[in-house]
Parts: sequence; structure tokens; C-alpha cells
Amino acid sequence: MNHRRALRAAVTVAVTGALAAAMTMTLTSTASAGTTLRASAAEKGRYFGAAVATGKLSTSVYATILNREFNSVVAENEMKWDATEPQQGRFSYTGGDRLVSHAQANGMSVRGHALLWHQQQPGWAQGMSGSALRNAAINHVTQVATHFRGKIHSWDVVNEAFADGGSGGRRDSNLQRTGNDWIEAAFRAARAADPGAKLCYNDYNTDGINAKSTGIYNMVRDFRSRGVPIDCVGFQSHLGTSLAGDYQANLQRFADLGVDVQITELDVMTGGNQANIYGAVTRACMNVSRCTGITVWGVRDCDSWRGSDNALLFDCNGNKKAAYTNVLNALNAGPAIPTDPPTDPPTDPPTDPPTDPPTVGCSASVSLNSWTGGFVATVKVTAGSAGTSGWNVGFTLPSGASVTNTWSATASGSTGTVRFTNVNYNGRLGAGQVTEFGFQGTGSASGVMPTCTAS
Ligand code: G2I
Repeated sequence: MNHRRALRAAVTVAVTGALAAAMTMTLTSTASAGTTLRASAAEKGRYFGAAVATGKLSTSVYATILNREFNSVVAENEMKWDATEPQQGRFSYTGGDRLVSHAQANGMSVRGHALLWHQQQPGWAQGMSGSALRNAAINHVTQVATHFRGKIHSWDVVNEAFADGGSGGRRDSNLQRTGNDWIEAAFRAARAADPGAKLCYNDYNTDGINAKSTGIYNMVRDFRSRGVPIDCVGFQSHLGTSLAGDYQANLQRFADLGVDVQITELDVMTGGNQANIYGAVTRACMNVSRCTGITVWGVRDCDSWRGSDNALLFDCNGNKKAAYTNVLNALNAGPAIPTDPPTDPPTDPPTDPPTDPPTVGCSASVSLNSWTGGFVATVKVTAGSAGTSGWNVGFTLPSGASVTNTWSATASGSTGTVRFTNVNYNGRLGAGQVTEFGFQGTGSASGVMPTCTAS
């Protein structure tokens, strides 16, 4: 670290008060001494998370460890498709909401897992195909991301869509058979529904530079070049008895595409190497400035889906294992995320047509994400120079097109001329102020033009 950078780092640390007082004047050291995973990760600008089964929150050993050690949570199962939409169009958020409340009460952020996956689909979706499945899947993304809007740090928008083995290609699944663009359609719908969440692609067996991780790398590079909204890649890291020598290099090559990387489901087979591998994974993340957090897939060994692998950081009695100590030490020894973030171009090059200059009344513009048989429309409403106390946007849809659901507005009609009226929180706009609403439909909306009326 050169002197100016060291000085800047020390000043930042002093200002944020993140480092123990005794260390604040040490210009050349980044060492610190957090005593919990969450404190040590936070000192380095990162989170340390655990997968949670909400049924266990009432077990005191479990909850004590969770609240003391972790500042991020992810639902092990409760935000998956089968849990959140057990019947088509009937949504159930009990487990997910409970986890979000627990997180909010305990200063934790929430990873959302997972909007679309070929596993843990509800039975009704397993039996669907073609545009019916595509529409149902995009509706699922829209509804769930809208429900949790503003509460999710990062969403696993698509989970495990790449094949194992040497092909580097997509995995066959009912979702894949709806068309290769299903992943980008999901990311666009997620962005429209929750613009504040980071949107991740998540997968396993991506722990080094291999055919599968390279297939994903090529997809992310393509998405970035075409403005498909993707912000992060999750590396599950369900590990055995050794770690790929190029684990860190693999994280870094993704980071170099301008996305964050996260370790999302870490667990490691027990055995002589377990503690070393945990330490090495943590060091790799710390050494990649865009590696923003680590999540372990459970709290105690007996909470793990891996059963007798004893794959986690705490034993079944809640005692810290050697692996815990190695992780804590690696967090404490690692560098902080630089305070001057890399100056990458914004994730989404603006795709909306330029908004009209403010006029009396209001104006509206639409951006469409279309696929064969369906679309998501994101509509931007701009108040004119007098502001609005309410607004109404009309579209005349081509024949065959039909609105199936709407967010942040109320629709009247679903075919032909459809009018969208503000909801109670977004009708009142100051001069030039902008709000957004959206709708999803079947058929094609290509070429539609909005007309805006203010009241
Ligand atoms: O398989 C390990 C993980 C791989 N990556 C994606 C993760 O979402 C996945 O998590 C696991 C959960 O840890 C398990 O708890 O996903 C499994 C399902 O594929 C989860 O198992 C399921 C059981 O198969 C069901 O029988 C059970 O009803 O958990 C359900 C809820 O307890």
C-alpha cells in the first residue's frame, strides 16, 4: 500500500470508528481484532451470513449464535418457488416475512434465494411448459421481488442454470426449454420489481476456472455488454476435501467484468483440511475487493443438509470449531473493501428513451422486455411544471395482447385500451418528479405508446 493510500485508509477508519481505538493511528496496518464474524466482516465493509430455517429461530442455542455471529441471513428454503407460490397465483410469504423481520430486528441484511430454479418448483409449475411456463415464471419473479421490494440486499434471481461436466452450456430444464432468453427475462423482471436489490446469478461447482464457470463467465460478460441487469455472481462453494488452486483467480475474473462476487452457500466436508479450506476461502474473498460477503449454508453441523459431513463452523452443541477460528482470523487479517469504489460504468446503461422535458400535465415513456408470447412493461411517469395530485396513463394494446398483472398502479381493463391510475403513494409528484409503475402481459406490446393525463 503506498503512503497516500495508507493515510486515506487510516483516516477513513478513524472517521468511521471501525477500528479499535488503539489501532487508529497505525498508518501501515490494516489489522484489526473483531471478536465475532459479523463484527470482523463489517470492519472490512463486508457481511457474514448464514442460511436459516425459520423454525429454528425459537431454539435458543441456534438463535444466540445466529444473532451474535452473523449480520446477513438467507432462507434455506422459505423463499423458493414451491414455498412462496404453492398454488399458481396464490402467494405465501409467512416464512420469508418472518426471516426479514428477524433480520431487521437484529441488524442483518437479507439475501433472497431463489426466484427461479429447476428444483423446488411447485407441482403446478413442474407440469407446465412453453409460454405458459414462461409467463408464470416471470410473474413469479415480479410478484415475489415486489413483495420483498426494498428489503433484500441481493437476490439469487436464477439458480443453477448451467450444466455440470465439460459442456459449459445450459442445463436442460423446463425453464430452459422456454427459450434461452429466460434468464435475461428473469433479471429484467427482477430489476423492474425491485430496483434497489443487487441481482445475482448463483451456481455450484464453480470453484475454479473450469468449463462450467467459464460458461457462466461468458453469459455474464454478454449480459454486461448488452445492458441486461446483473450485479453479482454467487459461488455456492459446497466444498470437499480440497480447494481449487485458482479459486481466488476465478472470483477475480468475474469481478473484473464489473460485477460483485459473493460466496453464497459455503460448507466444507469434515476432515483434516476443513479448517484450512475455510480459512483459504475467506482469504480469497478478502483479497478480491468486489467480494462483498460470505454466507455459510447453516449454523451448526447438525443444521446442515450435508448431515454427517459436519460441514459448518459450529458443532451441534454450538461450540466454535477450528474452522471458525480460521475464518475469524482471515477476516481480521484481510484488507477492507477500498472506500473509493472502482469506477465501473453503471450496471444498466440507460435503455429508456429520453424523457420528455417537463410540461404542464405529465408525460410517460415505456420500456419493454419482450419474449415470445409475453412482455413486461416498465413505465416512467414524469410530472409537468405544475406537478400532479394524481395521474392516469393509457395504452392501446395490439389485438391479442392482454395485461395479466400490474404493480405500483391500478389497471382498468386488460385488452384494447387499458388505463393505469396511480396508487395512493405515487400520485402526488412535484414539478419534474418521476415515478415508475409496471405491468406484465401476454401477447406482444411492441410499438405501444403511452398517453399521460394529470389531475
Ligand atoms: O442442496 C443444497 C443447496 C444447493 N444450492 C441451492 C440450495 O437451495 C440448496 O439447499 C438445499 C437445502 O439446504 C435443503 O434443505 O435445497 C434442498 C432442496 O433441493 C433442501 O432440501 C429440502 C428437502 O429436499 C425437502 O424434502 C424438504 O421438504 O428441504 C425441504 C424443506 O426442509
